[in-house]
Amino acid sequence: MAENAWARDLHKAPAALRGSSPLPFPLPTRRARGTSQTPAHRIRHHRTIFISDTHLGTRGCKADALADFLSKNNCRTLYLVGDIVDGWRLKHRWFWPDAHNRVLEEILHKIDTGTRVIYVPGNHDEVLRDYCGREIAGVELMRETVHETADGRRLLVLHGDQFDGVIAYARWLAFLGDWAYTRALELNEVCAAIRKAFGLPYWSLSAYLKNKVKNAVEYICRFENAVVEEARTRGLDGVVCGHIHHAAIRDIDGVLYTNDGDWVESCTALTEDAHGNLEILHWAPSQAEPAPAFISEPAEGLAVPA
Ligand SMILES: [Mn+2]
Repeated sequence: MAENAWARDLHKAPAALRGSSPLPFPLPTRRARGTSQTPAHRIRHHRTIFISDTHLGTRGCKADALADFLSKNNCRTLYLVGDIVDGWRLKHRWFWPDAHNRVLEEILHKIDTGTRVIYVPGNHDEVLRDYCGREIAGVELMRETVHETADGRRLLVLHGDQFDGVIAYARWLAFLGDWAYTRALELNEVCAAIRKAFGLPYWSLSAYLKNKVKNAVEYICRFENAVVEEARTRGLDGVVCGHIHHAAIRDIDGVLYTNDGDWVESCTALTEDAHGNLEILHWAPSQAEPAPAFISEPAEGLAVPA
């Protein structure tokens, strides 16, 4: 795997960060910070929390929000559903600010206080797939696993990049959404005027983008169907995945599809309560005072511009 080469570049990291960990990222000093700073009454308890696509090691990672979320939400089991550390990006440039360490500290603090942490690596942290079946620093590494909810449903937990081979679309466009499409329509007017002034034939930027967005929506549909089909084939009740950065809870022909979203754009987690109810939490740390900030809502499908 060519991507694994980044692990060999660890010597570029500051010596203090490297330590002797077999993990391709530094382990922080234990209990340096952590949830001890959060008053007990501000902590919300869940049976299970699923997060993925945090992309630690990249500028896009909303590490402050993530550390805040972890410090105010406890659970019996925490699933890290892949692309937690972005080895692809770290390979090119070492980027590890303090906030990213705080995230690791919060996770380690959870382990210290009795949370079971299961890490299912994704494609951006696929180097860790070589360690699946092992337990490192209290974190259980698994290629994939089955989670049983409190009400007895069995859910396949995997990152989801395994299904990229059969579905190749410009998925990043899916996340532009309606807002960008509206702006594109406006931009299209300007674009058309400029082209006309230069005597160029009309070319529709909005039509181009609309086609791309439709492709992206199609990509998401195909992805969801492929993942659900895998769960169905194995006789499971549903699936928990990440990868496409699009949180969702949806019943697809009798199989439950859930996606825990990401922490580079939407700051979402999938949670399970004591009764097995699943929901998507959108974490908004700016609203965290004085009460814990939760905006819970059922996942929605992406609006397709007509
Ligand atoms: Mn991924």
